[in-house]
This record gives sequence, structure tokens and C-alpha cells, in this order.
Amino acid sequence: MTLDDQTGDGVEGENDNVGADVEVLTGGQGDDTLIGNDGPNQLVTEFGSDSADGRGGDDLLHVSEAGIGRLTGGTGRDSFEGIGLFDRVDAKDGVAEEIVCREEGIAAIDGDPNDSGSGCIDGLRAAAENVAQIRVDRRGIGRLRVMCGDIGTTCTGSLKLVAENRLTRRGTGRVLARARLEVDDDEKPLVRLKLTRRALRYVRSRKRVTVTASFASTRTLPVESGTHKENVRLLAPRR
Ligand SMILES: [Ca+2]
Ligand SMILES: [Ca+2]
Ligand SMILES: [Ca+2]
Repeated sequence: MTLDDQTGDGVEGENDNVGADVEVLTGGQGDDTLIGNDGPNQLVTEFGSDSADGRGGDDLLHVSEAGIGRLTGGTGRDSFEGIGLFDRVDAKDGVAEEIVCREEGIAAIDGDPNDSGSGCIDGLRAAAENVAQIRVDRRGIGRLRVMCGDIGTTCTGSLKLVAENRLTRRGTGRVLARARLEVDDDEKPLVRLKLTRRALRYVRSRKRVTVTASFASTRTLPVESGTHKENVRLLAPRR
């Protein structure tokens, strides 16, 4: 469907004409191609393998039901909504735009350094299926396997082991260890963490202590920051 006042829209043979004054174009169950004009348009894709091109003007490109979408904003300040794991977005036009994702961890979006995202970042986290365990040695050094949840990108950020429980905090101090991270999505490296002396003393006296691993991550395309927290178990050094 094209917003150009020409016939030839819709199902073949129907020759529907969606006029240039119509602002909203919605795809159907099949594979649709939605093309806007140089005014502001709302292009809504649903199901199937759809593509939408807003052309000029400030357009809204909205994925309402999951499918495989190819969304192009064109010029103007466009917004993108409902972007999922299998959608491809072209927001590269030199203008800062907003991309709202339905699923975290989406692949890198083709855009500008100032295109911002929300709900797109999955970021850094522990790679363990259940609660991760960190056995520390007598010097207070332990290792945690981490991963990057964003497809086809590198996650950068930091990791802190934090005592959020008031009792544990009194014994260990608030931050037990910290590290800077840069992790590709296809690797699961072991990160070295060194406990503070006070934290090591506490873990030794308790044998095992549950604390919070707090991951701070930043995405570049689209720009978004996020924090992910999960419990990890610290185990005292073996004798
Ligand atoms: Ca347009
Ligand atoms: Ca546009
Ligand atoms: Ca842009």
C-alpha cells in the first residue's frame, strides 16, 4: 500500500485507492509493504513479513503484532514502537529519534549515535542458569561467568557485588568487589573479582553468604542504560 493517490493498493485485482490524506496504514495477516508520503504517517505492521517506509515527515512506525518487520523511518523525526527480536530498523538519517522495544536484547539497530532506546537493552548478567556460586580463594579472589544478552553487540559496563541485606552489610561493608566489563554476545568469560578484606573475613566466618550482583550496562545503538541485579552465593575458601 502506498499513500500516493494512485490506484493499485490492497489485494491484487481490487485496485483500492488509499488517498494521500489518509494518515494511518495498517498491514493485515499476510506480508505487507506500507509506504508513507512526505507528510506525517502512522504505519502499523502486524504478523507476516512486513516492510514499512515512512519517507519524509515525522512518522510513527508501530509493530502491533510480532512478525518480521523491516522498518525505515526516512527523513524527519520518526518514532519506532513495539520493536521485537526479529525486526530490522533503519533510523539512520542524522536526526535523534526514539526507539521503543517490545523485547529486550534486540540486535543492533541501524541508526545515529543519538538515537535513544527504551526497553531494548538486555545487557550484562551472570551466565549461570540458577543462582551463581563464587568460590573465593584465601586471597579473596573469585570468578564469575558473565554474558551479554544483546544480540550481535558488545555489552560494556560494570559489575559490583553489593550487600543489600542490612545484616550482611554490617559485616562486609556495602560494596564487596567491583570489576569493569566488556563482553561480546558470543562469549561467556570468567570475570575476576577480588573481595575487600572485610568481606573476605565475613565470608570465612559464615562459610557461605548470599549477596547481590549488580550489573550496569550501556548500549550504543540505540543509546540506553540499564541495571540488572541478581543474587550470587559467595563460598568461603577451601581449607
Ligand atoms: Ca511520511
Ligand atoms: Ca519520516
Ligand atoms: Ca535517527
